[in-house]
Amino acid sequence: MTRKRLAGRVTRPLRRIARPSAVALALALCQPLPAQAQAFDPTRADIGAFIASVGKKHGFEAEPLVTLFAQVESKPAILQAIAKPAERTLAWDEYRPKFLVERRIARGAEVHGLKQSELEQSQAASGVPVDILLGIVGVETFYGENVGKYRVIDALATLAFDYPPRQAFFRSELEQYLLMAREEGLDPLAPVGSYAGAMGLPQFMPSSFRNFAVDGDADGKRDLWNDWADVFSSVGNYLKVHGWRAGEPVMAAAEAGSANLAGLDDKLALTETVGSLRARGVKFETSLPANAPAMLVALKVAAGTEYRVGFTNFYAITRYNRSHMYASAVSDLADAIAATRAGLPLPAAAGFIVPAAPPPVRPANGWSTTSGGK
Ligand SMILES: [Ca+2]
Repeated sequence: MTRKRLAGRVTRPLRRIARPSAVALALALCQPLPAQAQAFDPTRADIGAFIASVGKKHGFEAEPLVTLFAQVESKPAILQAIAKPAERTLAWDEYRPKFLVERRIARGAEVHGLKQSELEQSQAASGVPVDILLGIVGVETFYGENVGKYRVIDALATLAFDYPPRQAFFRSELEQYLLMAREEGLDPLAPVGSYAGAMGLPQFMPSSFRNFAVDGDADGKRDLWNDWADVFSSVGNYLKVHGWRAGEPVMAAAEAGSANLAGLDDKLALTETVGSLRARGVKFETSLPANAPAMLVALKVAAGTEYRVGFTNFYAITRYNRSHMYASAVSDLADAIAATRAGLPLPAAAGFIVPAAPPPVRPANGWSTTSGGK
């Protein structure tokens, strides 16, 4: 999937990696890249300063952190992944089929059957429908099949100390991660995640974990790797905090071929209303009132543009990942899972569902993931 920009907000979204500027990239590439993973040297000045800083701010003792960082590795593969030249931006009709595949839809319906009580409890607490919760986790990690292969601390430290263009952000996330590990009683060397440090089935960054993760089953731990009640409750809470409105739609198909689109841009903001879009000549159906916030969503496809109207709940999904296409894919996957669960044909908009590919061989313990220090 395309990489998104990192927003420097406190409610930092989840897996947003800034595409480096040409200058930043050149700077980064000036750093000699070791061919193999190397343990960090905790006596390095910048690491020493970081240890002193978090010690002063949060009361961490220096010696355990020195011992910890001596076991953390700088991974060239992580630097290569983040500095990879920008991929061509996918069109919507290239992006959508990556997620709207039969196996992902079927798996979503299957997970619903297996984790129905966790899903329904999360829906009751957050107001976010079970199919949207499944849509997010399905797009993020294929329900846990792709949670990432790096130790989170290796990913964060590599980018915090060996990738100058994003060092401020990743030092902040590393600080959040140390706090998270202390609060949760986790061995900081154990959790695994993406090359950018996004964690667990819903791919929360450490700051999001600390701010929004929820102990859904009240067992005293927030476990986004193994505990499905925690996973779904945390996704629901994230969306609720970012404005989800229970019972309201996400988006509607629209016709805008003859509409007045002057002054509209592709910013992810609810700058219009149901009424103002209709006044422009955008045609769509919704039960929401004329004063309901809305935005026109223009999705580029080979044959032109597919228009939709996004409402407040569409905007909430874009707080999880700032992309029109991401939020549209989550919405479509949720609709497809809901239809499958109801035994209905897939929604008409799902005109290009990709047929099932042979499933990968699952580990013997099924599809649950582990947080072991792999
Ligand atoms: Ca729990």
